[in-house]
Amino acid sequence: MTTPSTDSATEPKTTLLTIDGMTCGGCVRHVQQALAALDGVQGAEVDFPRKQALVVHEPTVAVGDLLRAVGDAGYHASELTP
Ligand SMILES: [Cu+2]
Repeated sequence: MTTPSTDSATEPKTTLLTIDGMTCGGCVRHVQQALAALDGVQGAEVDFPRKQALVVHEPTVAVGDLLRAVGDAGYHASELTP
């Protein structure tokens, strides 16, 4: 691609989550790996002090999928809307 694309159907999305239940660095890894393991997720960064996770994913990934993945890992996530 030589021209900048504004096609929102293919551009990665960024979703910010609030994560409850993390108590240590191991929890951070669990949450990070649970998110990163999802199909279509390109990257996940978990911020322990802020109890937040920044997820970069394809538009085909629903926020509900992210929340469920965190829930399945034993934590609670909710979408953080600005
Ligand atoms: Cu822990």
